[in-house]
Amino acid sequence: MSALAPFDEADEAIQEGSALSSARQVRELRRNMQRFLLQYEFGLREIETKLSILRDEFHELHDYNPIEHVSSRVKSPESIVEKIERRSLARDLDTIRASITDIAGIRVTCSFVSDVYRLFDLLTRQDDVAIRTVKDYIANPKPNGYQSLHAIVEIPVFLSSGPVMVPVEVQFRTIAMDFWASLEHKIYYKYDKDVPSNLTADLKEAAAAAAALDDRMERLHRQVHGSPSPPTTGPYDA
Ligand code: 0O2
Repeated sequence: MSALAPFDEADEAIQEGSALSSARQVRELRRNMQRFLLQYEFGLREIETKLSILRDEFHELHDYNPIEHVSSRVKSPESIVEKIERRSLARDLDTIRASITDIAGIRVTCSFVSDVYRLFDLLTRQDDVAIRTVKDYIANPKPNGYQSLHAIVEIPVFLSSGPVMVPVEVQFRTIAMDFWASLEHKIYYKYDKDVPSNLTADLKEAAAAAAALDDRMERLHRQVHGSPSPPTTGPYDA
């Protein structure tokens, strides 16, 4: 078992009913969790820096910005615990590290679908970025209409104790896909994951309309700026 098994240790301490020991264990749990999550924070910073370099260089060379918006988050401890329970995983940090790959997450919102694949390509062909998995929900939308390109990448982070490989989930999508996903997310939680069928059908139609808008905007953009050289990947076929 991992030397860092804070959840179980804290549980045991609390069950033993030793207030002093339990307080110490909880402090220890918090410290271990903070250190654990810090690695993911560093992983995010590495990928964010790469994205901002790509954006600035692209702007300088082509006088055009393929990235509209970047947001990032480290999953909260509560949300990690919820996922552990949902998947019935062991509650130690080694299991969490191996099984939960979206603790560090970045969302890259692009203007056009071609920019989504271009950025994915430019990021993942860098020598220190390893692709772990890719899910192309643009080429193959989810049944509810959800579209985005998801990649779990690994990036080395150099700590004082040596390098660690940190997984980061990068979601690439267009503005229209982002608009749809944020509304769908709100509806999903408003109805506590049990969305009425008329809304489900409307959402699916809205997703198709968003895809048609993306297509149309890209064609308009090309009429004005010409066709960009094609990215080396995309749609992604694993
Ligand atoms: P948050 O707070 O955004 O992180 P899993 O990660 O195991 O739960 P799966 O299917 O293996 O799920 O991963 P997948 O398909 O790559 O999707 C993970 C993330 O993509 C979700 O994270 C959402 O951010 C987004 N996503 C996937 N499907 C949908 C969808 O149908 N609607 C919307 N709005 N977003 C979606 P989390 O963990 O749900 O939340």
